[in-house]
Amino acid sequence: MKKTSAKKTTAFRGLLTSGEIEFICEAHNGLSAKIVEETGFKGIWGSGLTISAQYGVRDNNETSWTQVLETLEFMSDATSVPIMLDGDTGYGSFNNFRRLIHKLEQRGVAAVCIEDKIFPKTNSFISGDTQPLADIHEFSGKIKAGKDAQLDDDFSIVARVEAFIAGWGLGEALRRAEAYHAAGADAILIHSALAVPDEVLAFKKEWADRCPVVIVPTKYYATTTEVFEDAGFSLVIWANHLLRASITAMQRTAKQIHGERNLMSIEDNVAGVDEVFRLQGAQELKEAEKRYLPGAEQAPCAVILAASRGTELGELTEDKPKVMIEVSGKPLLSHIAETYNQVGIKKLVVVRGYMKRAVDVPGLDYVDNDRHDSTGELVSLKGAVDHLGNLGTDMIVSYGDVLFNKYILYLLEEPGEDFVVTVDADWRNSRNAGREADWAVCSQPNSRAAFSTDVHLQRLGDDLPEASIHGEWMGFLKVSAKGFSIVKTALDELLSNPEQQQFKVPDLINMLIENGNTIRVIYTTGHWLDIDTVQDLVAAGNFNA
Ligand code: SPV
Ligand code: MG
Repeated sequence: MKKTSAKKTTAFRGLLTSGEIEFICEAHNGLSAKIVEETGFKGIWGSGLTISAQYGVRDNNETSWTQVLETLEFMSDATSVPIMLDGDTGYGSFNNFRRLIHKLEQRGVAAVCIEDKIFPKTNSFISGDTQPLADIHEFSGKIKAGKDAQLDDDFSIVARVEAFIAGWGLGEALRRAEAYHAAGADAILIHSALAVPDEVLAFKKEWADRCPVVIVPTKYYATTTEVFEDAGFSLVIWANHLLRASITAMQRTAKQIHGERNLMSIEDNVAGVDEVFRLQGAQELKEAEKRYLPGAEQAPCAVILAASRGTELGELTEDKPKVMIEVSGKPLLSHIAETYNQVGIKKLVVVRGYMKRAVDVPGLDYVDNDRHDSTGELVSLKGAVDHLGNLGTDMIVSYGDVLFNKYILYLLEEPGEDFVVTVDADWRNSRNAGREADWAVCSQPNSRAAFSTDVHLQRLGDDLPEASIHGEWMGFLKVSAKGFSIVKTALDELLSNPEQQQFKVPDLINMLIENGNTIRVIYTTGHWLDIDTVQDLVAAGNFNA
């Protein structure tokens, strides 16, 4: 998955020959391999014990070698550090081993370790001293065949000497190591089941530096690393500890859930699902979808500003904000959400403030403006924008007290510009009725000509001279993915001034215009209803979204 510059085989060879002690850690699937890499290990041990254990079978070649390969492929795809496979006895004769080498190279595995025992092998810690060893010549031939088969010169074959495990002495261990080294092994793994490092230290003393020596201190775990370092070992394998750690964690968690029959004490002690998604690389897919999946990029989201009380409605908003007042049997917010849903806009972020606990329509994202008493719409909008993070889609900003027909959303979606607003050309009725509104001055009035040219907004305001007005802003602002970052910067700038905490969306729009951004105007008439008064609420009952 990741692109790396150095070849994994070369990187592994570097670990064997760095002249310093190096460490690799066990993994048994893609997830644990990824954890090993991101912890900082420079390599991974594809342990036979733990790969078979995670399948729930014994370390006796009960998994087929192709099943092991498949697991390795996931591990290799998930990581960029080299993997050395614990290849047991090579899964058969020299001929099977040759084929294994090809397959490992094809899957990006950097090295394999084979042990001088008989197929099907048994784990070295299960009655090791009763286990027969391979014929020294047959095993040397296997190593030779493997070295001849590898296509990449840097692929490593490590020969594992099981003489101590099988109850033989130092002489047999050295005799075997010598033969395997002569056959072309790149390193010797000297294994021991003692609780002290005496055997491996004795071996290393005699072996000196004929080739790199690898150890697996599972049983002599109490030895300090300085001892291995002083002895000159090249590579230490922590061979099975992630699997063992997961067994402990799984047993404890399963027992707790089973006993308590609820999840209350579990949640804080297990990785969150977000951590699972992160390890799986969910973010990369999200970004790729934006690049390659047209539909994914186009699905906009909407922000619904609903933090204020709506004092004009008196006692109706004593225990809930305006957005939760019921019209035709359901809250305004539900009507608004349904209209968005009708055009496929599912991601709706509602900014709550006044009586926030009363705002609880299910299925929506909520952001709270807890300073709603002393701040205005832009502080709320900033909360929503921060919540959305790096949005790669269009965003529509609207109000919790404006009902509208889905037609408005189609109008907003149509132009490709970074900023689009809808303006009601039939503004005189509102004006004559003495309503408070945000009036719009545009590059030209609504007319046949305006239909075929792009009209732009020049200013919004609630106190503009009548002669300059071309329409009433309906409370909608569509922002493109590019416009989103412009809005972010503008919000930061506006709100950095303590005097501007009460600013509203029209203040933002005016600032965008002043900064040279073009705000496209789409003229329409009707199809929306601003709910300010009890009469508006009555009208809302007849509003057909
Ligand atoms: C493994 O991890 O499968 C090994 C090392 O072979 S050991 O289990 O210590 O033999
Ligand atoms: Mg093994």
